[in-house]
Amino acid sequence: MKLTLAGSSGDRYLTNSKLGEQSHIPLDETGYEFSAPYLQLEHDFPASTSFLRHGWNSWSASAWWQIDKKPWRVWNNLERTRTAEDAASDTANLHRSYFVTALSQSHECLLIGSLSSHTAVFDLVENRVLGRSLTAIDNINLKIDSLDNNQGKLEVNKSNASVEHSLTHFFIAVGDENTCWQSYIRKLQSVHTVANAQSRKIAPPVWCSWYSYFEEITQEIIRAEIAGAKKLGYRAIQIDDGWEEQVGTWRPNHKFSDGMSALATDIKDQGIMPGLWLSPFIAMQNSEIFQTHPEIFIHDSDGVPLPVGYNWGEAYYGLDCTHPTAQIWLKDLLTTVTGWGYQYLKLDFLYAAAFAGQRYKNIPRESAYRQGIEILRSAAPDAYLLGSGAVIAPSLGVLDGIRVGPDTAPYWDVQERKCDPTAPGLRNALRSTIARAWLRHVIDIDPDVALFRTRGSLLSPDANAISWEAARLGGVFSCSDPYTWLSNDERQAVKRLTHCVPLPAEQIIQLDRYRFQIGEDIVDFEPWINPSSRMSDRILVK
Ligand code: 9PG
Repeated sequence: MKLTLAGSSGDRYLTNSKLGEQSHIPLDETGYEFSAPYLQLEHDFPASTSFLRHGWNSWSASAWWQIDKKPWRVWNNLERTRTAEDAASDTANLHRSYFVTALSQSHECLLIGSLSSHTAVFDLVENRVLGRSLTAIDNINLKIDSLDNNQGKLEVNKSNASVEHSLTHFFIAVGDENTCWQSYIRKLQSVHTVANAQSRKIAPPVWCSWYSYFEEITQEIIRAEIAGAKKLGYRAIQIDDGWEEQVGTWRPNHKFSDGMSALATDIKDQGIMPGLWLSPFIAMQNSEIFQTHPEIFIHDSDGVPLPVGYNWGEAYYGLDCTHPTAQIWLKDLLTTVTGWGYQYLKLDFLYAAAFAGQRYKNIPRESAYRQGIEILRSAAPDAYLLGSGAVIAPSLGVLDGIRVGPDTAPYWDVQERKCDPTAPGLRNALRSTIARAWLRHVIDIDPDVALFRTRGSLLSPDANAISWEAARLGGVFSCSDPYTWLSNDERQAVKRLTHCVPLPAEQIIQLDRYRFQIGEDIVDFEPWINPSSRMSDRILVK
């Protein structure tokens, strides 16, 4: 649909250039919705307009940005692009936003979003916004070859322009920024939360092993944290990466020789929910599943599996969730880990199932992703499912919570990585979280762990405190600080949080772009996101 935004502020309407005068559609903050294969909207916002760049997956760069700056995305780091952006549709040449965008200038906002269960892609080109499904972009634009160090070939199958994603359910609103978002949220709620209304879980405050012990965890370390976690009021202990034999071989390694059931029982015996990290949609080359069933991984046109990212020092591969063998394997995996007693699952690197490539069934890649997460959901109906590295739009209505930013760290920022807004650090995590705070009313959002410790940290006490506010805002409160690392005051601060979270979503009220009422408190994130004072107070790593 080709539309033009006309009229002046307060009296706006859309015209369809093809249909002329007959198609005057009055437009305001309550919004207008329609289904179409594409949208081209001509607008009159100036080049200095600020706009929301919303990224594809949990880690993707997301922020309010300026049209007259270079696109907000991972810059010049192809390995990271593969994981943190959508490598197939990533472009340096224009401002590209996924799922939703908004332009805002002089108290008037134009919000253009999608209500579909697949990602819509919005390009800002001069005075136009172009919107279409990711599937439509795939069919015209595949440049993965140039990204692929392993020379994997990928061909675009024109017949992939499947009926399934040929229409996108668009939403457009114009007017006061906050009111436009509220209308969009209400529409998203009506479309997406109905699907999981019955199974909606409450996120337990969780101690997570990653941001203190990383992969050096052992069963002894986890056991030693149980008593402290109980004292501090945590309701779950989530064992992160480091327990498994290999990514893809989801059996305990030698550091967990008592087995995962025994450890879960010890946690449960203290009245705490056992939680576990796993990445069901990826596998390393030496993993058992990749060695025995290479055919169930996303591949090129010659059947050669495609690397979908690099971590742990090597490439990893993405599961083809349309393959019957992969589907059985996924179901068995979730049945096994819940059978061990784990009911809080951090499901990581999920984007891999939506990576561009050939699959057993020729369906849009986000439909394959959706099938995958639906299998996880039905195999673990009672578990709290937290998606990380998850594709945002197709996860709504299926997962319970979703990571909305890159990894945090016990420092504010690292100067040499300023061209990578997805690099670990509190600044990057906070910026994405705040840009996506509106999602809180559709799904629990995880800003990544809050930090309380001063031991082993380069964060100031006020930077720690702003991470607590992000946790109260998002609804998923996790923390990795070991009990013994904390001072008495820090322990009290943890306790205050474990006792008040999660706040019901109704108690989170967005007042403007960076200011929120969180419970009884008014919290302004703007001084952190757009500081007017010296940065050297915060950038402690250079
Ligand atoms: C365990 C970790 C933690 C962490 C997750 C995830 O873009 N990247 O290359 C990228 C790599 C690792 C990563 C995130 C992004 O960390 O977010 O909380 O669970 O895995 O390995």
